[in-house]
Amino acid sequence: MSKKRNIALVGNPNSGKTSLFNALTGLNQQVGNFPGVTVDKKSGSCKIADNIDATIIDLPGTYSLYPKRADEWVAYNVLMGEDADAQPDMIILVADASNLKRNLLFCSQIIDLKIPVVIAFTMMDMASKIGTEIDIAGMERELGVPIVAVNPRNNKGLAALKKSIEQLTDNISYKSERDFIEENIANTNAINETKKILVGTSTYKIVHHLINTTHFSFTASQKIAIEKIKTDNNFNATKTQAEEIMQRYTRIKQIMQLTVIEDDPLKKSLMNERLDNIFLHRIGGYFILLAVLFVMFQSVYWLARFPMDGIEWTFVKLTSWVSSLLPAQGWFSDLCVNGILAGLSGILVFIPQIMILFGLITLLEDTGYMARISFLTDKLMRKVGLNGKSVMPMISAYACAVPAIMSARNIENKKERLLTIMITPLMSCSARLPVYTILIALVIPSKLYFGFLSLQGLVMMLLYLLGTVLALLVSWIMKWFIKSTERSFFILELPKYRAPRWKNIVITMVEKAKIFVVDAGKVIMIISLLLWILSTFGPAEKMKAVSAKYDALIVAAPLQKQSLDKERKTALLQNSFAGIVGNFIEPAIRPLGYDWKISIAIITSFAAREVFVGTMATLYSVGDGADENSSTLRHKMATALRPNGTKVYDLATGLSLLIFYVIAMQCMSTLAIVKRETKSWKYPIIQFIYMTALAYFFSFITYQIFK
Ligand SMILES: Nc1nc2c(ncn2[C@@H]2O[C@H](COP(=O)(O)OP(=O)(O)OP(=O)(O)O)[C@@H](O)[C@H]2O)c(=O)[nH]1
Ligand SMILES: [Mg+2]
Repeated sequence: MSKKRNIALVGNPNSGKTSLFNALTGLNQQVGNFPGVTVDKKSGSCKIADNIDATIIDLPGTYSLYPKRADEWVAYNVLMGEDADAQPDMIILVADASNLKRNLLFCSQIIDLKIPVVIAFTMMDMASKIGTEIDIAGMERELGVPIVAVNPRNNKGLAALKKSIEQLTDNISYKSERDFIEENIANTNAINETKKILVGTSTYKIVHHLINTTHFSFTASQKIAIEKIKTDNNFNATKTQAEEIMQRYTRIKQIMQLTVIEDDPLKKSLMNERLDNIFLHRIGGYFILLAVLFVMFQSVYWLARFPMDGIEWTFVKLTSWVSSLLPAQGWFSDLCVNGILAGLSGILVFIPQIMILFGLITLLEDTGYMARISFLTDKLMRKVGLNGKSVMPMISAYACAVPAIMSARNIENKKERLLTIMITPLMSCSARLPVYTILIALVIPSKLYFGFLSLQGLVMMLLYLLGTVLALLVSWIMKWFIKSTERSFFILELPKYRAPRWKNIVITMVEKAKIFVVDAGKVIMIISLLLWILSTFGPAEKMKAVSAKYDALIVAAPLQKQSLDKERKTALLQNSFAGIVGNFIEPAIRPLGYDWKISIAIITSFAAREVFVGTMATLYSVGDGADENSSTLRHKMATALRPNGTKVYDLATGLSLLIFYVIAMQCMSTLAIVKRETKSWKYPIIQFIYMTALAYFFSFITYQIFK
């Protein structure tokens, strides 16, 4: 019979838990050189030995067992056995060996909880670089728990770790004997009395029951009894906590003297300091930051050019090949070519840009530079009511707002976290990229300045900048409306600079592309197909009448058959269900310069922005003659005319539409995640209204100016 075990990975932020999780489970959870990358629990399975299967649970990092941030509470609940979905039988405690003192503090707390534990020392390579030598066997004796050195970046030590887990599994009742803290850390009487209520609980866990009483799921009578013990014995939570930390550090110091040889601290991480002197320089630091962001956006633009052209070309060829196979007329050919193929090419063509963007953001995070951006911008952020830590969510929102909003859990102050959540969707996410790209290509001339600076790339950057500046402005205004008495502070451990892991970056790029194609693709396909139906069919009588009218016209003037056929298609589209809906809404958005096709696109992209492209592809394919199947969507949009003969996509409409997509809240998933993170419908609703209103206002102004 094989045994089943639940193993939780815990440890300080940025100590390598997720790296180890990935190495053990073969999964690809996000890893980054930034404290607070993981903000929720994730599980995967791993074979420990022939007869032992384990479920491994990756958790957000915590500095100590005194949680302050939302993500720290996630780990706390699991460790305290308060999380019904994650009940670990044992713990792998991941500790950064190059940062021993602080990591050992947390280790000692976990050991005192008396859950079976194996310690995994990561970053041994970094430790030896700064001249730290650890006597692991000696440390094992002192701590009373098994320790294994691992390097999840190259899978070193995994076998030994599994062996250790196996031994612990055979002897699950194993517990280290000596506590790090003395019984006297709190009122001894209070502890003993509580132990009588919660029989079999470790002393240290009792301390937590006393400190966070309201947080635990006690029965009503237990709660009353514990509260009574606290008042009877004058229990003081703050004093207990301070005493605990002191006792622990005293023991840790002794242990380290016995088992660790540290190099002269002055020599420590000289390289790191040198780099920080450059990157965090009072003036130069900001120039470097601007340059980094500039290069990032420019590269998204021109690096992606070539693969995108390639994909577009392939689809043009594919479409004409498929149409040559299918019968020339009939709804099935139309559905294949204009519904499915058009929708598919609309999705796939953006893969290069999305991969490059995610890759570059991962690179920023992996090297440790992202944390420096937080540091550099803290002052500015504070002025508008945010925090240096808001930068990481904001920059990752350039890729996607959903994980970005979750990563705001890393922010301690409630008001700052809420503000960050409220403004994050204003940052231009990768779903806007397709819309930007296609509209820019339509209305901005492709000019190069100085031989390399593309005008289109510059406009793209301005759009990103507009979103960012608006985000800051909105936060500055909103901060007056959200009340808070909490003090704000900025504590972010600056991680050491590290060479990026290229494999990690490539994996992230591929994963994100996959998610984009599958998740977004599903929505795009469904909506494209639905739209195809709505724009092909209409009220039967009406459609018949239109067809009959053109039949008669063709009989009267057979020479003009071709142009009449084209006119018929347009008329049919106008009278289809989609046409009816579009024409109905058009008056509301005409002041922004949009026609009825665009109004349909705006409605469908309230589900998700990237649907815009699919919608356009469908509407323009359906409206066009079959002979134009082989041209690209961009071409079709460029040649689209209004009833009065002017171009639909002129500069004014193009810009107005771009601005609309920069600002409007068009993403169901984001609203859902905001509801989840703020635990209320109030904030997503406010967000939806303010963003849509702002979008309408700015697009209106833009159109009126450029008209
Ligand atoms: N040099 C070195 N780097 C490592 C080692 N283990 C992990 N890393 C790197 O450390 C960084 C942090 O790794 P993560 O796995 O994201 O850390 P985490 O503990 O999950 O962090 P949070 O989720 O933020 O709490 C990444 O850049 C890893 O590549 C190691 O043994 N040696
Ligand atoms: Mg992690």
